[in-house]
Amino acid sequence: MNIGITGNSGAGKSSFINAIRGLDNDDEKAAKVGVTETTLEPKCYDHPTNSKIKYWDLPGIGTPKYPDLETYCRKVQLERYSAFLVFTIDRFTENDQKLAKKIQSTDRSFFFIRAKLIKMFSLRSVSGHSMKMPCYRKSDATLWKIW
Ligand SMILES: Nc1nc2c(ncn2[C@@H]2O[C@H](COP(=O)(O)OP(=O)(O)OP(=O)(O)O)[C@@H](O)[C@H]2O)c(=O)[nH]1
Ligand SMILES: [Mg+2]
Repeated sequence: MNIGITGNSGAGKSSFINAIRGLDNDDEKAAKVGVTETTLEPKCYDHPTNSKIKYWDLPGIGTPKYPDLETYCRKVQLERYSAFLVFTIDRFTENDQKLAKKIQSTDRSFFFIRAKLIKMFSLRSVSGHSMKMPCYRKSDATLWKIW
C-alpha cells in the first residue's frame, strides 16, 4: 500500500515519516527536514515493520515549484497513491479542503492530520499569559473544539 503524505509546505510531513520510522531528522536514512521548501520530489520510505506499506514523502503545496493545487496535482499525480494523510497546521484552510476533494475525486481515502499541536498549545500559553488563558489546562477543550 502506497500512502501519500501530503499537505502544505512546512506542515511537518517529512518529520512525521522520520518519527514513525524511529529516526532522528539528522539520521542519514531520514527524510530531509528544513525550514524552507525541502522535499522537492516524491520519495518512498519503508514502513519500519510491514514491507507492504510504503510512505511517500510528497512535496508541499504553496512553494515556487508547487505554487497551487492544480500544478501540484499535475506534477505529483495523486492517482499513483492508494491513500493519503493530509497534514494541516493551525487552521483547516480552503486549500486543505480543495486537496481533500481532489483526493476524494480519485476514489482514494484520506485522513487529516493536525500537526504541531504542542507548538500551538505552547504559543497560546505564552499569549495566554496576557490574556489570562492558561493554555495547557484548556488543551482538552481545544482538541474537542477543532476535532
Ligand atoms: N514544533 C514542531 N515543529 C515541527 C514538527 N514537525 C516538524 N516541525 C518543524 O517544521 C519544519 C518543517 O518540517 P518538515 O518536516 O521539513 O516539513 P514538510 O511538510 O516536510 O515541508 P516540505 O518538505 O517543504 O513540504 C522543520 O523546522 C521541523 O523541525 C512538530 O510536530 N512540532
Ligand atoms: Mg518534506
